[in-house]
Amino acid sequence: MASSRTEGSRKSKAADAVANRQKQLEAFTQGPENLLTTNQGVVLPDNHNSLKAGLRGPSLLQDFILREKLTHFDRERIPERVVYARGAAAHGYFEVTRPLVEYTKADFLQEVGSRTPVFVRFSNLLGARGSADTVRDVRGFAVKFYTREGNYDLVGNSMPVAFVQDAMKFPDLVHAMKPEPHHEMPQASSAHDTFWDFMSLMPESSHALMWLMSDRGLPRSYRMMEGFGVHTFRFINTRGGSCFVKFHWRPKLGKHALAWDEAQRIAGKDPDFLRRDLWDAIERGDCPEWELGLQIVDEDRAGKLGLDLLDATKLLPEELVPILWAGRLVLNRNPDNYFSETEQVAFHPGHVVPGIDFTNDPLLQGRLFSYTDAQLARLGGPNHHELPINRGVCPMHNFQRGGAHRIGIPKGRVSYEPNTLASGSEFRVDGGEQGFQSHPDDVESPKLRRRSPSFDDHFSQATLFWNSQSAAEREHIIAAFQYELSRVETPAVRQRMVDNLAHVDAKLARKIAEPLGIGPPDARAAAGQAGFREPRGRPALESAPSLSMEANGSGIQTRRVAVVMVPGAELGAFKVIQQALLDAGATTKVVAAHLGTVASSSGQQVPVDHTFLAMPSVMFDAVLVPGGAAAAQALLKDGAAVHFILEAYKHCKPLCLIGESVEVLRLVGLAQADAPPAAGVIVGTNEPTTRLQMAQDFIAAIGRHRHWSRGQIEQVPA
Ligand code: HDE
Repeated sequence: MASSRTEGSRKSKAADAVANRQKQLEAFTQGPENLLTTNQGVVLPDNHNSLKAGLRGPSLLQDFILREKLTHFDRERIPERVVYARGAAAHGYFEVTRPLVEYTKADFLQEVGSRTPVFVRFSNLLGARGSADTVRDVRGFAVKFYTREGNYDLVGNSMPVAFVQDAMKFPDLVHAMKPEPHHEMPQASSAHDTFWDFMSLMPESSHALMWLMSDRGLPRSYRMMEGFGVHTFRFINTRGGSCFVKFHWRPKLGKHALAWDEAQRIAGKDPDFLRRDLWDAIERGDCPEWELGLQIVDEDRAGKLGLDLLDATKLLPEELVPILWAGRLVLNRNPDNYFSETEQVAFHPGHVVPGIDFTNDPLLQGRLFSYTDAQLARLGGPNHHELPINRGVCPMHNFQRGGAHRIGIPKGRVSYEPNTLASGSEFRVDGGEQGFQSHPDDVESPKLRRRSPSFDDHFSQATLFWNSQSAAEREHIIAAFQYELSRVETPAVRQRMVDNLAHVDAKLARKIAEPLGIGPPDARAAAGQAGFREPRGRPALESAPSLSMEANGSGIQTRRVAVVMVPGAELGAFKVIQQALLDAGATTKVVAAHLGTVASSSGQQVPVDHTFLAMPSVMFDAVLVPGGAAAAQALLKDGAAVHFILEAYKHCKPLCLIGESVEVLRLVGLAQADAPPAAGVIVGTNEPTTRLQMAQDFIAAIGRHRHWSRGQIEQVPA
């Protein structure tokens, strides 16, 4: 009884923390009003006409209402983030499922069930604020925890490794990757000369490059994307004991990617694809969820892993150090205002709480400087911590004063320390046991502008990644390199890049080089280049299955299934399969040539959700086509419907073709009457006896996400 009371009070305390944060934000929200006023609260007489001298005369300078409206409008934009400019965010909470008392004293990680409010922003590293969501890119995964001990920001990525080892090279990387400075092209794409010129001279980038060229660069959804803290951090426990930690976010819906051709098409059809997907899921109540995982390494073991934990271009394979799952992140509320929240949120890897500390990773060290600096430039002053989205939930007090846009009103005459005037007795803070204690690392050493030799191994993990991919994933990597390098105008850059890749895998480099009009890859030539250090070290593992995304089954919750509806469709089997899909958590949408209704074989009017034109196949995860002889005839005559189905086939999506509708594949020679259907294609008759089996097979096929090994996709006209 007592324990259930404790449990109950713990749950209500956890819920309170999240509700209180929401209340704190609500104090700043404004609803729509019927009355318009100036910023000073003076009611507007008219919001259509400026003040003029006479009906057709010039406008008057004294029109303070017009002046205020225009000056505010002229200043509506702030500089976009120099990287990770395009983003989408949501509110939610983090809940502890496995307390971490033995590793860290961080208050928010101590108790099972304790909940901490969070704000999470996903973003594209490369693209500008107005670019498209689905371009090939690294995604940001930044989490702000509003803890009782202050805000903690875990500012991570969708890939576990960085492109460069030292902060000194980050501006060069970003300059090379962004549109070229003379003509600002190309937007949101790494497929251009400056990026590959830089990459070919930076062997340390090889590992991250492999991730970027893989399916990881094309997430199907933020909700189906992993997150990583990238750097190694430190945990400190109450006894002052320290261990190293690497952070992971694992999505509950599994990790999944788009097809490259599909991603490019979506960028045109719906540039907001990923942010819309996140927004819609939360609005529907399908709250996205991730597990927090930790790889904990004690200091003694750190030196024996065969890699340097301070090198952010390396990951720690979970096959070497297993992941401890410790909490869940749930996003359940969309922001009220994009600018006030998503744009003004200010993350910083240096926002830590007692129990979490940094390591000497030279990339992380640079970040510790850069984020405050970036926020000062972006948000226009030193008081951005007072913006509602950035405010902590615990009391905040110090003697920093003034600055642009100060919101708080500090009382009293004292703004210094030590003092006796504030409370009457002496108040001073110097070196106590309280508060944030930096880990007392020993740093006695000469000043050196050099890199540790333990950072010299640039290829073994790129090879590990390559070795760990499935056959289809490898094909995707080769195709991505070929595409990007074929956009590079300078043959010497293409050559240098494939020479470099020969250090990752000779066959990979050879394959990539084939259509590029250059010579065969020459690893020895690469080794002679500027910036190139000889590869060192051997991977501790030959391959790590956890690095592959294929066959990452995770159910079909929230998957979008298109129902291609043409006149005369027989609805018997279709209805059974549709119900089974809905029961398993998917959604179905009827797509047809026009809105309104389509008549079935029995004359039933089937309501249409979308047209082929407005909602092409790339907006769906799978396609279901009802059968019927008349319907099949109608289908084959409807180019848009045929294209819809064949495009889904080309993108390796699960298809369920009932009865005669399979004819659509035969049109282009994709299905032979006597041969088994291709991977992920479910065919069957309209007979009642086979309906349930078809439904089960289709659900299993959707659960596998994509059938990348499906043959003959190149036969499908683009
Ligand atoms: Fe960032 N990074 N970064 N970064 N970063 C920024 O901060 C920077 C790095 C990451 O949703 C900027 O407010 C430097 C690695 C994310 O608001 C800026 C270096 C990783 C976000 C900045 C790095 C990241 C940022 C841009 C090398 C993966 C978006 C404006 C030393 C772990 C956060 C701003 C959001 C944003 C600098 C390297 C992740 C300029 C100098 C490695 C997810 O301060």
